Amino acid sequence: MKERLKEIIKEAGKILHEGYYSNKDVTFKAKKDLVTKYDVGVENFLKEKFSEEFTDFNIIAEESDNSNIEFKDSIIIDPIDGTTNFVNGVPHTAISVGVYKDKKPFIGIVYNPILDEMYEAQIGQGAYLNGKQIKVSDENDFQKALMATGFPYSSGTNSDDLNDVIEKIKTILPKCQDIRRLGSAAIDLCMVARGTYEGYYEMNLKAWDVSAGIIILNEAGGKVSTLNGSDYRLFEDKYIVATNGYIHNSLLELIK
Ligand code: LIP
Repeated sequence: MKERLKEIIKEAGKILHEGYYSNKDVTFKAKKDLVTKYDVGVENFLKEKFSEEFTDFNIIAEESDNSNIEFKDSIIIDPIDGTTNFVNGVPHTAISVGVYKDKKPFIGIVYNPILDEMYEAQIGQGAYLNGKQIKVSDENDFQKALMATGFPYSSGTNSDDLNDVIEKIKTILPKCQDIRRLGSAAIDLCMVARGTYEGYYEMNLKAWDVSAGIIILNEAGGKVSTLNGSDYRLFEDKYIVATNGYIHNSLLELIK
């Protein structure tokens, strides 16, 4: 299944790639939350192919806004993760596809067609970037850890969420090497998986932002939890904390 998924996702990547270099009609789903005809185009392409070929799975997808359908044997699609990057010409933008069987992780694929970077993982088989196996970093000194985070769309309207973002940065920044904000949760998780970042955290993400990245990171030897250290549950938990494993407790201590 993974090989066929990759072929289809590569094909869909051409739509994203073309859109990245074209004029985009941008509309706003909410104050900071953008959508373009390319998000819809990539999603429709993937949904059509997946529903023809993988009939045992239902499809949960960002732009279809159908996260109320049963999560069980599901393919979870984010057609363009990092839409703000896509719209503004920042090359960190990706198609994210996570496959779950009976709610359990099975296959994760994150494809950035601008940089032509294909991250993939199947449970028990390791994680790969463009065919080469990737592993998390072995840095265990928090002071040397490069961290990443994201700013939830809700920080534009909800002052509690904005304060939470600021407080966590105030706490972490003096204690780590630095903090990045790349603008795609799917890629952020892969950046931890490939050993570039030691850790990443963010609130209010949706299942499609992280469904694939979680599988890739776990297969690269990383750790994913919620703020209190328990397993992160798609569709349920507010906070995701994802690290190389070595700095996990140090990060949780600082932000919980
Ligand atoms: C976005 C993320 C981004 C995060 C935003 C949003 P979208 O997804 O991946 O990193 O900070 O809150 O969820 O809307 O581009 O698919």
